[in-house]
Amino acid sequence: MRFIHLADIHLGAAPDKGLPWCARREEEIWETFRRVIAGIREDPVDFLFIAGDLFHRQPLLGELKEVAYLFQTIPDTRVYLIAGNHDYMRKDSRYHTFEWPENVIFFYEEELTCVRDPELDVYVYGFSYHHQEIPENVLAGIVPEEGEGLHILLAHGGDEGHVPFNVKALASAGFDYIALGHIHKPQILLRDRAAFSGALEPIDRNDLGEHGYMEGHTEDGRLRVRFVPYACRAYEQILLELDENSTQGGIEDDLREQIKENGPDNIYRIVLTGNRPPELVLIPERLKALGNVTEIEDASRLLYDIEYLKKQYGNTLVGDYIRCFTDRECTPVEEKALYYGLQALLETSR
Ligand SMILES: [Mn+2]
Repeated sequence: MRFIHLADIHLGAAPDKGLPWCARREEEIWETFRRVIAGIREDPVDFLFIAGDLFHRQPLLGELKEVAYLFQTIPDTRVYLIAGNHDYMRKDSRYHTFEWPENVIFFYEEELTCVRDPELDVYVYGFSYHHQEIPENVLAGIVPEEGEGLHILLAHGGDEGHVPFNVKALASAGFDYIALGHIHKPQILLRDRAAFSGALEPIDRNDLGEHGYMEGHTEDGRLRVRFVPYACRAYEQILLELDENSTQGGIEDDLREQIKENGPDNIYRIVLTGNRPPELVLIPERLKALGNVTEIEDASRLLYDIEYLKKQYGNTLVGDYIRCFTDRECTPVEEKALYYGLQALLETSR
């Protein structure tokens, strides 16, 4: 028995509104999903579990038809599907009346339902969101039904407003595998027993790192589950450490090198750290032009030439302030206070 566990595909999402690659990202999210289906067509699995948020919002009829068509192209795979909080079954949701191909099993109820697979001894449990939030842990106390075979639970949630379940308690209920959705970071919570597949493609700039799906198969009667990276790009963070010798040109070369090393297709958040010399006037636009950069955060500290400032500002407020610290040994906290205070004083006096 083999399966693929997906969640949080968020078809229809267009991340990074206003940035040049936004439209392309919307298409890539669809494309990666099509690629998963094409992979199954080449090498069929018994089950495709989709643990919620297949769509980013209420699905349009055309979108449902596209997805149904794709499912039709993998007739040897049974697709088990639940609605999450993003594509929840609102009263007027297309999900209520849409007719799926024969190999698709959609969980319509908000109450946990068990479906026994017609061909293998596998029991699949799931429920769909009818509301944007489910603040109660509706999974507390549930147990699998009697019956020889594998018992697999699909569930979407895991934070305060969305079924705040306890994974350990869930796992001890006796399910063989718990296919989770909602949290976008892929994570195996209990080895071979419970996992968030994570979003198939990262959906916003906070979805850092690798994305893909979980693949499961039985080996000598035991279930094995592993993460498969599959997304076409990742959001990453680049740290640029500044010091007294930093220049615009040097920083640009450093960034260019790091983007090349980490993959030019990836999307980056740049964080400036270390000590920034006051004479350095950084032009952030030039850094942004070197790759797919969403934002530049300046977490660097201004590096002042204390002796020079003390002389220059003599008996003014700034001079007095510096002397408060330099007349004796400074603790690290005092040193910080000196720099932060100077920054505040010098920037307001400018
Ligand atoms: Mn969700």
